[in-house]
Amino acid sequence: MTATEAAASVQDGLRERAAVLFPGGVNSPVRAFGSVGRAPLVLTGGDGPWVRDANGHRYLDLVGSWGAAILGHAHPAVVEAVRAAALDGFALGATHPLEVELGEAITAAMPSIERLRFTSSGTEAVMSAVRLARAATGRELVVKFAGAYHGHSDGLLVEAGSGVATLGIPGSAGVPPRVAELTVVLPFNDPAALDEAFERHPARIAAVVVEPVVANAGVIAPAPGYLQHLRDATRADGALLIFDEVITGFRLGRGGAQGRFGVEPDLTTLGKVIGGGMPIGAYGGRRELMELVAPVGPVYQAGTLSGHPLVMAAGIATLRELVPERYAVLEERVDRLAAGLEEAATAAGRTVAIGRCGPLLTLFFRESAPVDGAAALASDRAAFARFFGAMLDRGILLPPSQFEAWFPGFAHGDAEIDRIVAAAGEALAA
Ligand code: HOZ
Repeated sequence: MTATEAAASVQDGLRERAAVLFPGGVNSPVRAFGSVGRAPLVLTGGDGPWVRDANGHRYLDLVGSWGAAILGHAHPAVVEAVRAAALDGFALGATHPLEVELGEAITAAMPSIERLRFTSSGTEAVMSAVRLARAATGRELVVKFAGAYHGHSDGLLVEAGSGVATLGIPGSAGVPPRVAELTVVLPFNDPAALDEAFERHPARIAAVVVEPVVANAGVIAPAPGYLQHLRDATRADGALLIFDEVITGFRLGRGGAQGRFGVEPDLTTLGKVIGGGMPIGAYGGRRELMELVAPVGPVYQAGTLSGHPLVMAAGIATLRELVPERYAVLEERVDRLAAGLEEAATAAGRTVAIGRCGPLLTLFFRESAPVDGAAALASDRAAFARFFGAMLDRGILLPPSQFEAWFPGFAHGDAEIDRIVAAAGEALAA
């Protein structure tokens, strides 16, 4: 066996062991690489914009911990903050000063959040926000949009994006029809469809839950005025507006999508960036709504590890780095990336379109950027799979699905952007 073959067998061996332990060899379906026809990567570490696999190969990473790693991997300030917090013990099961500090940083950046509660994942955050909305309004129906993904709680998996769209399934087995019937699914960016839903179900919709920029069907930007329409229509009916900012929060700027578009939701859910790569979620909103949550109010929600000090430390250290000037630099770099991808596609004679909002983008294999989930689903997935493989072979790790956002972050400098564009040029021409 040559040294290269021996090294290759490290990753293969781990994959084989993982395959007999975990469904599909993974602990979250999006990691399985099934739709792009590759074996799942086993990653052992990362630094800055790079990750490395178990065979020691390095890849420029655009998965970015699925949106959490805005600073890149193993940022020294975050590592140091976690190390320092760990010396004081891990979860103490009581309120901790670091929870207060991260909570204050979030409420300062997002004025619509007067009170919040930390959870351990985005799924929990959205599930809890929906429960709160039902309690606050005394209504049962929830509106979501086709192709949006809000975590894997029962009612929100209907026509979901992310892994559900990647697997090509309409939702999840195991969700009772009576639960799914409480979810009204509408096309994104279609104000008339929303108005019609309110007409069809007057005073029955508890909440409209929306990714203000859809990032789980690939990236789909809201049409001008659409988010304001959601705000006006929910208010007119007495329903709540929930912005799921698990991906957009602190990614589109410190104020998230609500700051960028100037539309204030009733409730906001967060995750990913606010934990600096650690397991986190949060939901929050106006004081009178959040005071319905136990122990003050009757809406029960709890978590043994919520507000974990190591997670809070990573989040605080991350948020300290997120200054407006750096967001501006990131957007300029993503402008260059988008322009470079378009030029590369033109040179190669390929039909592609870029879904984009600020630093979030997806290269779609279709003629125009999609405006809703159905349009995203109509992309040429086989072409994406070939492109994904050609990029991986050139050392660029994209999210392994047409229906995910790319996450360039602060660690991707000009050199890395050039490298991605050059690889895309070759991959599209291949
Ligand atoms: N929101 C992420 C995917 N779009 C979640 C990652 C996962 O499902 O593992």
